[in-house]
Amino acid sequence: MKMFKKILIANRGEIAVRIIRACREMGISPVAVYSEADRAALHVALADEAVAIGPAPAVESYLDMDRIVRAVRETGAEAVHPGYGFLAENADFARCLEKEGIVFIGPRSEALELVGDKVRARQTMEKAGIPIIPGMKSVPSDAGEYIKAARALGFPVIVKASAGGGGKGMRVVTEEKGLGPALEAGRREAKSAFGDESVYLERYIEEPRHIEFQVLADNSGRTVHLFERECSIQRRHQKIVEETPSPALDDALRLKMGETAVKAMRAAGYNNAGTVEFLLDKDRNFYFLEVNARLQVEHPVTELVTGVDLVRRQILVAAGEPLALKQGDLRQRGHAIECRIYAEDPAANFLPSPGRILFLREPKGPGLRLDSGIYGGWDVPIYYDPILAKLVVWAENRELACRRMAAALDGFAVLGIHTTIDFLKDVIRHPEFRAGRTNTAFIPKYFDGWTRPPGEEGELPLALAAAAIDEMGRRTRPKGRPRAKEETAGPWQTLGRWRMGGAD
Ligand code: MV4
Repeated sequence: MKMFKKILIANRGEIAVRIIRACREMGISPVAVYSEADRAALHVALADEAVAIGPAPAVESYLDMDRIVRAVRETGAEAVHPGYGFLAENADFARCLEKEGIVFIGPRSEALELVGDKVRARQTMEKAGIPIIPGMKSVPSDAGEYIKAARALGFPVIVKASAGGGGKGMRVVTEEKGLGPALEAGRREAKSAFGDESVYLERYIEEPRHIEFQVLADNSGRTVHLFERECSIQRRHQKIVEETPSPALDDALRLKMGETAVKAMRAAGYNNAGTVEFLLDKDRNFYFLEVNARLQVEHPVTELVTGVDLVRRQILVAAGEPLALKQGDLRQRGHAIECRIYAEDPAANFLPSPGRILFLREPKGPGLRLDSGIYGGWDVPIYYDPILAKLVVWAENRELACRRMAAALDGFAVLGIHTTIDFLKDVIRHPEFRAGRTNTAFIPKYFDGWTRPPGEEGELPLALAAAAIDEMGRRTRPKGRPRAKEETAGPWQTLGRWRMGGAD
């Protein structure tokens, strides 16, 4: 099989950096694309070539298929890695590349289309004998069908968008008189988010765990799973902490869910890397929820525990290589946890917090991995998903991994903007989290209205900044970009310019 010489990465930030690294290790030349807001971004500095693709708003750059195809042509790249978000699950984009003879590093467009339609995916899974959440099997043409279905299912029910995912268009309905308004609201939201107002009903599962299985499949149907990720720690459908193995599974349930995940992907004709999401209810029943047809943000925990480089495998199977992994050889070793570091203020309803990173101290040590898209002195733009970095730890068991994560978060300082670091410290130290009692209600239940512990605003980062002051001059700076004033000045010179959290 001929391996690609050049891959264009149609993404930005930490995931673009992650993919660039995989390309380098494989002897493939990585090509970056960037918007006007990302000229000085880390992924641009790390790639071999970088192509400007337009103005800051994503619709005019990272979401613009024509501009990306033009950049592929211009640079002679043979394949495109879409990362996650942006065009990653866009069947039109995959089809467009297929037509142009460019390899899309992801599933074929037909599989993308199938799993992107939730109602079609449910039908496919039911036919394949996979447990789906009780609910409607199609979008009804007659409005009276909804009330009939809701009565048959029993309240509470949940309204879901057929084109949906990520919680958009979802409404929980606890009694009959709420159904009409919920359907209307769900339709309106689905229409504006997906351009498709189709909604359907499912029985509502209360306080489920969200457990997903990583799957890899080659172009000839060889399919394996790489076990689960527990993703129940979420806020408004944004995951915050992920881990593997899940504290909720034993070997028997894991085996059954893993086999079901493989069966689901085979039924969908799926190739490349993907994830099968399940809900696990209080009685430990599991139900197929949806397929995420992309590399996921939380893929590193799987990599640390299985030893498999998922991005490398994606590239290999996209190049037509047979999958060289056998299910029976795959094992989970130890425990991994990921914390997502966002440029958001958790004390102010997670408001985005763009701006200049005046000081950055990243934790290091045994068992730590930091997938980061930032550097000290960089201006975090306001235009995109505010993820800055993912802190991932591996340790022999869950308790040791929690301790390692807590210590690593304590060693992480970002000054100049608000981040989720302090919030994550409290999540990791929470007794319910420590006990592994996590479900999707965890954050709303224990962390609603969270504020920074009084008196602690910024003391720790200040101390760390002082301790690391000699590192200030040694930070990396993208090639060809002049050194900004703030990069040579220590934190004490810039002290007057930042406001500590809570004081503003
Ligand atoms: C559900 C559910 C309970 N019952 N479906 C949220 C995102 C979307 N992909 C599916 N979601 C849910 N579907 C039924 N029938 C609860 C959720 C849900 C959820 C799911 C996974 C992770 C976090 C969540 C938070 C709230 C609700």
